[in-house]
Amino acid sequence: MPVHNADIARVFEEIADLLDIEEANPFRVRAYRNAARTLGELRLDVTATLRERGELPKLPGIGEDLGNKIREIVETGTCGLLDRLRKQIPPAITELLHIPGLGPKRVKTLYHDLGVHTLDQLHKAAREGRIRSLAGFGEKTELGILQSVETHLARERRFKLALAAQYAQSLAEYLGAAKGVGHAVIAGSFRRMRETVGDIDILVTAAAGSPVMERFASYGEVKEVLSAGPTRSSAMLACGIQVDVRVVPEESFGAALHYFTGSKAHNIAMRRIAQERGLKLNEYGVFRGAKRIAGGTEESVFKTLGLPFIPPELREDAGEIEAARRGKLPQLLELTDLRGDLHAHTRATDGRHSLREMALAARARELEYLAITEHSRRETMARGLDPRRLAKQIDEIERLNRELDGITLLKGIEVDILEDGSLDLPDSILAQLDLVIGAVHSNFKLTRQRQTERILKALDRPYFTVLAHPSGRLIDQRDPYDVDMLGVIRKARDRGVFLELNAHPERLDLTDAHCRMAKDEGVLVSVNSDAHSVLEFDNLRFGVGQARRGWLEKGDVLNSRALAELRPLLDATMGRSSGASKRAAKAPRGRA
Ligand code: DGT
Ligand code: CA
Ligand code: CA
Repeated sequence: MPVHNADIARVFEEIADLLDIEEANPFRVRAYRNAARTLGELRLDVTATLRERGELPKLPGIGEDLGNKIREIVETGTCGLLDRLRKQIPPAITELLHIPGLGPKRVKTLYHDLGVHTLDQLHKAAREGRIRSLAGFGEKTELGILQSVETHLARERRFKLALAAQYAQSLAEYLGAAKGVGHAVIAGSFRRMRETVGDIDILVTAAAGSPVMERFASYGEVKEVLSAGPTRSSAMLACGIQVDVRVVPEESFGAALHYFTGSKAHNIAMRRIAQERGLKLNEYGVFRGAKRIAGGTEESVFKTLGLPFIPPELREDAGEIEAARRGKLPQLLELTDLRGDLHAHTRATDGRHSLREMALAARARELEYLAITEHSRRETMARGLDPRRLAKQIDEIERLNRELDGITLLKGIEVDILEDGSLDLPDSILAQLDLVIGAVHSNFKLTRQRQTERILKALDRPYFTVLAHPSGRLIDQRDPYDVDMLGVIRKARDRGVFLELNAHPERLDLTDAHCRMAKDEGVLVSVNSDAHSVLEFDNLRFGVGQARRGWLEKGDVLNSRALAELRPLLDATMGRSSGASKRAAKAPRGRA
């Protein structure tokens, strides 16, 4: 059975959770979490590397002990430490950690005092009012838990795109190697680059379906075949993701790809257009009467309906068909359009690589500039910078810039926006930087009015360039804070500052809808990796996917500018006048 990076990461996450509940040394817990994160983001296949070279690749934060554990997992499929921990604590308990408001300490109390270790038991205990009397809880906490559990139980299980990618791509390749296969491609919400997917859909072309489906059923990762037939099969993978495979003949490839890419709403709208033209559209082709007139390629399907090709990311029945009809489809952003990255961390705070390593990695990706934006002092867990350490980093950046060719480091900070809307470092320090990224990292629960006022006030500070991860949500973990996003976007426009689209797979923040809103209001978006290691520049591709879902074009994106064009835009946000800034800024649209 092939062990994917994500499988190893899952083992490490679970170990970290269980150690956390056991109140083990926090540094030890963190080491496992960091290793899980590294593995989760790694492009390189650890199992394959180990097989080929006989040794593990050198990975940041993974020393001998963790290295040996990885080896053990690859070789045996399990880990002795995890097995031991699971004997001490029921493993289902880690699910409780995902309930907002429940940390390891409370989970431990629930387990020891009430014997609660599953979500159902937690639900029951909360309903029966047995939680309020526990030490460290109370009636209000109990009510909060009850509500969280109910939302959690009602939520459909979805998987983050980056996680699904690890399984989908290798499975598609595996099916592609079956006998007689033409295409084997991923369709569904994955191809539309939705931030989460409900399942993975794979479309295969072959004259005969059975050999493909037999190969699918024998895939090492398949835990259970849910249904099997020569043209359609479904199976559950060991990691809990369901996969649907469809086989069609080659001449139906385009029509089937269009159909299984969806969305359903887009398909229905397309079918209506076909009907208006006296045609029939289904997954086998476009038909006039019994005669197939198109379907080999997606382009042929669109063309027969009088439309240009609509990129998958736009297919949500959100105006794309109308835009296509009028020849007004956006020329969507491409990964190669990004000229730099305006949000990254180093080992000086909670990153894992040095300034130099980050600079070289950005250069290797042909980025022209990289802004170093460490946390500010308020973020004590991340060892945020105070003025003295920031001054030292500024010196180091200037030294590296003199030394390195082909990459320019920009001096930045990811400064905390405090509860009253002030920033966590004095203006005299911020003034020395090339750009200031402001971020909310605390007080998520303010009322809508106070949260909005707080952020608007921050955008009014004299040194402020980009609002980082503007909604604060973590996908499936933390809801966005309550804020008037349109108000924030309009303030950004009036102030000439920018919004981030944070590309980290857990954030993807701005959302697609807010990207569109920013575009309509004429506010440029910065697609940033928020890289904490050299590996995390890979995440930019998910940010670009989200930007495309938000209809963003190259011109809508701040960091698609070459450095010479970017400088005046940054300078204008830092109170430095520059003749070029007015010309380079984009005229607002949508409002007078
Ligand atoms: P997901 O899996 O929830 O993230 O979303 P999708 O879009 O991947 O949905 P899924 O897996 O249920 O189906 C894949 C595609 O198949 C979907 O995007 C459009 C097409 N499809 C599925 N059911 C229907 C249907 O009842 N009518 C039409 N027109 N298309 C459908
Ligand atoms: Ca799907
Ligand atoms: Ca499906």
